Amino acid sequence: MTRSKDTALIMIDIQNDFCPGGALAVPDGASIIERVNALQEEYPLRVLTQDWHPPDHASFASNHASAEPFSAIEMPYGPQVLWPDHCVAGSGGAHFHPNLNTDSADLVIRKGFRRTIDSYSAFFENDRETRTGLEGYLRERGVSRLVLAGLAFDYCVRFSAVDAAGLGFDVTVMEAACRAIDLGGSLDEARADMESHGVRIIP
Ligand code: VGL
Ligand code: ZN
Repeated sequence: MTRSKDTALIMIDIQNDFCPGGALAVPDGASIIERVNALQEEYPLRVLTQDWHPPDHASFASNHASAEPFSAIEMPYGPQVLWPDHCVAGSGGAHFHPNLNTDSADLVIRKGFRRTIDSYSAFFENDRETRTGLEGYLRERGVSRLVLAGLAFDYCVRFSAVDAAGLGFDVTVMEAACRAIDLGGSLDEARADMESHGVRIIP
């Protein structure tokens, strides 16, 4: 494993609501945590991301009349999946999983806190314009390579990886340290999208 000075480990959304028992549980989600904790020893800079929504967030099916979770709607910025309420700011479901080592993180970046815009990517919200600030932080820290792990492989990991590659970072996704939601073919689509954008996927 490269212990490169200019590499950052980005740990995506390893929160209670994405783990078994959570509101938007990713199958087998908690099983990655041991591996993610071990990966932290390999990289000098570590970033945690945290999905962090207000209760009236527009990505929640419950905030749309007669909408079912996992259906899709058209938002001003394009299609948006409607999710069960999850990762409500400050709630237990939004907290990091208790087994995740959070003590060694350099930065925690929160996303999805604007009521009208969802944010899968750790760099750009779903309007593809609003920035989270992560790029600026990484550039100021002299980072050029990223290693990604976390939840969910086919949503937040995918969009973060593709955006990072588009911003010019060298991007590797550790698939064994990720788990997927796999909604309507999203897993295969994610793999193809990442590969076509030059993201390296390590099985
Ligand atoms: C995520 C759906 C909604 C993720 C976040 O972390 O992959 N997916 N919010
Ligand atoms: Zn979310």
